[in-house]
Amino acid sequence: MKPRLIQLDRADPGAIRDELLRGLRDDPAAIPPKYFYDALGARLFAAITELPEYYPTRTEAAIFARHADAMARLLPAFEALVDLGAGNCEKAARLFAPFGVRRYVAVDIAVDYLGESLDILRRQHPQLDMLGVGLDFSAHLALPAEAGAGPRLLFYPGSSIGNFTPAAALAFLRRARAAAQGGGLLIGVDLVKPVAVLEAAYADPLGVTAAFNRNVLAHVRRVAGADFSLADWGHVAFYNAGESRIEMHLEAVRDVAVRWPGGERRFAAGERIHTENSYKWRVADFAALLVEAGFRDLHHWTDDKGWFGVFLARA
Ligand code: AVI
Repeated sequence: MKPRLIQLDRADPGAIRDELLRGLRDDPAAIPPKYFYDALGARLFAAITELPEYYPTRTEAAIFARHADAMARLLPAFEALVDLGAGNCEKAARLFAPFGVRRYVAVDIAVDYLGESLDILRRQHPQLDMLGVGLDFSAHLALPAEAGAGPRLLFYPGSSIGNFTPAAALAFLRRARAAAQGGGLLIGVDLVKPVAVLEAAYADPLGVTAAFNRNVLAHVRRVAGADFSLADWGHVAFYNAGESRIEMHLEAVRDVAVRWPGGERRFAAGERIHTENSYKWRVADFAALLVEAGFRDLHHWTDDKGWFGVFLARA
């Protein structure tokens, strides 16, 4: 039997163009980081996770490998594991056995890509009830009735919460608590650490992160008709200690005019487009955020260096 697939939010091309052009006209100009993930961007991100400098993915995986059984003993009762930003579903699949998962709900922005991942999973876990949901969960978390009425364990790994401002993270966690229907949340969070380690993770010598950053312009060119030339833009990434975040920008290497149907913007050499924030949390501050969002019975695990944290909380 094929896994069921439901697409809830079909992005409207006009709204996407408006959002992007608004960001390009802003001062300073900005492009929302969700536009990194076109087909090539998703592959470049997968390559980033393999880089020696990009510690989050492997550090988080090691925490799960080491502590999954301890986590399983502390889990609230749940009927479905809801994987937010499921992608290839690999991270969640490693938890199926230790957590005794019976229903798996994979959520990502587009259901097309999920279909392939779930087909592969179905062969490995034929007993599992599976559902794929296409949903822009950064905007809302209203899951379809097919996801089930009972308590859910929401799974949000990879420190994607770090791409939200603290205020947006709080709003997201409140929505997650409601969506858990009395179950819980298991979430991966990147932690504050030495600046050199942080900056190397976002400015690797191979230039994969630079390619990932610049590729957003190719995506914007396609969907908003803005005539970016990628060679005009350099990758900039640095740690902003006051805001506790890595910032990524694209910097004009010369004076540049970017034109789109009905408008244009001139950038002076050195002017930047802000493309991403990646917040780094302290354990106590993230625990306080979870409590503020209404979660309780918190547990957390970190690696030996304290670089990454996995939090479990009851909704
Ligand atoms: C998806 N997100 C958690 C990544 C991060 O580390 O903020 C995206 C990324 N940007 C550059 N490298 C990785």
